[in-house]
Amino acid sequence: MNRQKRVAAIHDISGIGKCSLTAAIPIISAAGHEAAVMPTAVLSTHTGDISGFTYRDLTDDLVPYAEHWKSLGVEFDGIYSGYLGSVRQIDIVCNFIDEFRGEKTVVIVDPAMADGGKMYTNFDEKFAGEMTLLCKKADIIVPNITEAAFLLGEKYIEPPYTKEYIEDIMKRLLQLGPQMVVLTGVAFDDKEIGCGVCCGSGEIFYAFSPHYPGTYYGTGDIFASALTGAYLREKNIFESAEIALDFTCSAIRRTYEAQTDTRLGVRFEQGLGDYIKNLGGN
Ligand code: PXL
Repeated sequence: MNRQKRVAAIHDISGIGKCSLTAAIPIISAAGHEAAVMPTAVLSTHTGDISGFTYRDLTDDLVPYAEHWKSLGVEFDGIYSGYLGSVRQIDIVCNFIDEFRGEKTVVIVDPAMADGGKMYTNFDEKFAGEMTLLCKKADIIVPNITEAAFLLGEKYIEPPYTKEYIEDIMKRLLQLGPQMVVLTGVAFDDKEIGCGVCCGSGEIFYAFSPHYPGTYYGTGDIFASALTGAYLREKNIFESAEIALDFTCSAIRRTYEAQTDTRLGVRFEQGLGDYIKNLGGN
C-alpha cells in the first residue's frame, strides 16, 4: 500500500458556515490524505455577514503546538494555510514553514482576508502587506480577485474582466515569489465564473463553470482544500484546478437549488463521492 500523505492544515475552526477547517478536514480526508490540524482560532460562525460570533484566539498555543509536533518527528507532504487572525499568526506560520518544509513538501497558501471588494471583519492593509511575505514562501497561492488586488496594493475592479487584466494580475502575483498562482473569481462575462492558473514557466490555463447568482460563503476554502487534495494526489496544477472547480461549483448548484441561507455554507458533502471518482478512486 502507498504511504499516506500528511497535510498540516492551518486555519480557524468556525462551528457553523462550512469553511476553513470544517471544509479542509473532510475534503483532504476524502482525497485520502491525513489532515493534521492546527486551529488558529475557534469561532461560533465565520465572520461574513453574521454578527455576534464568539472568537477564541489560539495564537499563544501555536508555537508550543508546533514544538510538540517537532518533538514527535512528524513530517508533512503538504502545508496548507488559510484564515489567519493577525499579523503575529502570519509570522508564526512563516516560521512553521521554515521549520517543517522538507524537500518535497508542497506549501499552499490561501491568503484568506477579503472578498467582493472588501476586507473581512478585523483585517486591514497592514495584514495584506504581511500576507505577501507568506505568499513568497508558497509553492501555490490561491487568492480571489479581491485578495489579489490587496496583495498587489491596488484597487479592486468589479467583474467582468478582460484576459489582459487577469493575466497581468497573475504574472505580478508570481513576482511575489510563489511557483504557481491559482486565481479564483475569474469572469469574462456574466454567465460563467472560474479560475485562472499561471505557472513560473509562463503557461496559463482557465477553467469555468456556470455562474449562479448570490454570495456563497466558504467556497474559497472549499476550492483551495479540493485543490490541495488533488495536487497531493499527483494531479498537475491544471487538472487540480479543474477538479476543485467542478467540486465547488456542484456545491454551489445544490445550494442554489435548495434556496438555503448561503451564509450558513454550501452543500459540498454530497459532492465528495464525485470528487473521489475524479481523483481516480480511493
Ligand atoms: O471562508 C473564509 C473565512 C474563514 N474563516 C473565518 C471567516 C472567513 C470569511 O469570512 O470569517 C472565520
